[in-house]
Amino acid sequence: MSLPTLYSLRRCPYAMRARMGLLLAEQSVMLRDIVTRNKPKELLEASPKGTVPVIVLDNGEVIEQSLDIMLWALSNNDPHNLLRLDEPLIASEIIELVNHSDTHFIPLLEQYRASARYHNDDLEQRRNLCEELISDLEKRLIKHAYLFGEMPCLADYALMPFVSQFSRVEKKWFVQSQYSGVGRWLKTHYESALYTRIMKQYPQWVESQQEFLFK
Ligand SMILES: N[C@@H](CCC(=O)N[C@@H](CS)C(=O)NCC(=O)O)C(=O)O
Repeated sequence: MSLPTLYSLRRCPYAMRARMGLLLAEQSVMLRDIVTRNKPKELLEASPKGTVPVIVLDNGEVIEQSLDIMLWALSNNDPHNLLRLDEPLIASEIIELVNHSDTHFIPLLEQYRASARYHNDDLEQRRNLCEELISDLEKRLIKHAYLFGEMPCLADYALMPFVSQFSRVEKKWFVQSQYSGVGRWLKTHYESALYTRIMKQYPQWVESQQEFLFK
């Protein structure tokens, strides 16, 4: 049985969370690093929508959403109890927070980032809209180390790359903001061995035809 193939992009927040989910589930994959301006035909054949991350399983099945990749891997093996399946109420709150972030926060974050990129006048207004979620996270993170208690769960990893993007739009503003809990939580992620592993650089598959064991 061959390992699943993961099409990945180093700095893509969706691909980052998928890689974290895979490592935390101890699911080995063969990683093919891509760049969006030169997508390999094998990726487009497997998933014509052309976004990453995408996983192609041994049986040909394709999983083409980052959250689905995390959930697939963790449903097979969840040694750190990231899904909290033994606490159904918490488990559903975790999924609810991730879904809320995906459907509400991420589009607002994209607008905020665009506003900064193009030096628009509505930067502060767009930042304020993002802060709805950030202040909710702060309330959680001043009470405990992670979003749902003293141990990380799916939401910590699923949200982290996007919250990290938020913190980098106006770095100085963020450092001076009231979000010290979020700042500390991000720092814990950045300093983790897991983060170092997911951010490792690989040669691009399309050029080298080299794929790498990611485990
Ligand atoms: N909903 C998708 C979104 C993935 C996504 O948008 N990835 C970006 C990179 S961060 C991408 O591949 N964009 C394609 C492009 O720019 O052509 C997921 O959760 O996996």
